[in-house]
Amino acid sequence: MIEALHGTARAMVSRPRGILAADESIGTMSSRLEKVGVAATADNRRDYREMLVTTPELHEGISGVILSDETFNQKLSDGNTFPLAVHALNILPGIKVDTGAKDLALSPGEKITEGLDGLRERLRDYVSRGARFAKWRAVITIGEGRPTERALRANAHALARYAALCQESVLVPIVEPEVLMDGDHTIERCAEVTRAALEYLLAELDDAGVDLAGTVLKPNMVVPGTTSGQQASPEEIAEATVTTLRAVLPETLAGVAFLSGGQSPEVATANLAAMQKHETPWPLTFSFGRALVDPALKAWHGDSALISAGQQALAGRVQPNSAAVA
Ligand code: 5MM
Repeated sequence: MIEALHGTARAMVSRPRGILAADESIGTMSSRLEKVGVAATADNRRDYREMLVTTPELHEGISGVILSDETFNQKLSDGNTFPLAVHALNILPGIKVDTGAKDLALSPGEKITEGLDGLRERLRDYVSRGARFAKWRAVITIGEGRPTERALRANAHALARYAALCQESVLVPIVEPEVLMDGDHTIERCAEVTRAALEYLLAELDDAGVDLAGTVLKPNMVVPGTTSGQQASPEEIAEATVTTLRAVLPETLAGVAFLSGGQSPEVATANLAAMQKHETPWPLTFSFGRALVDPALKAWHGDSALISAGQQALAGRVQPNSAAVA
């Protein structure tokens, strides 16, 4: 059981591959489809995800795909379910199991991610239908008086309870404590908050008995806030990010797979490439959503005659990220 967890975790972060985050909730996916003129129907969400996962040779740069509950239960046009189809394509199927970030009581402007009720049973069901790993995202905001210790502790505790339940079911947990880029904070403030969020998380994972060699961390890169006016080069971002990670993460962690957080595809790739110049005890790879799929969504925009164009656009983002971590 432990060996299976470790082997899956290692495979998820094995060079030159990263993870495709295609687990947008129904609400997020619907608004992204509508933005490119596609009706927000379950069939269109399915067609879009089918276009992504059937991209030729996707497995060369992608080790795993994170699916949402809706997609996990849908079938491709050949009749296979998404998890089984992804598995047949030599890619590990994963499942987002949180039920979203809700307002944290008595903490204006802060969020707590929900989804622990009934999670053990849901995980067992996902495993029986092919899931090999799971994902839970916590959202941390930077602002006046934020984040509070309450928000950091509550989100870290929920992530740790989720991760322990995953490992009990032999699913590798991706733990994602995302410090948002929104705000006018400096890169130094982002580093401070990212470090605090990771310290709370590592303490809670330890308390919960979570095995780090069977865990993948999905953090934000350390960057200036989007309205700060501060510019940082990929080298500065890589230096700040790796310094922060090294200060907190034990060497036993299976690996780090960054989120893109709203950075443009090219910037996210340049930052990821700059990280590789630093020596770290864990592989540093990608688990991007928007930075991988946005060009594909625009190229396809719901036209069945443009499936190949969408797939080429996805391959055009997977390739440089894969090259960056090779
Ligand atoms: C793909 O989007 C994921 C699900 O988001 P919602 O539940 O809010 O719809 C999201 O967790 C994503 O995996 C991470 O934010 C990383 O994606 P980006 O676009 O930041 O790389």
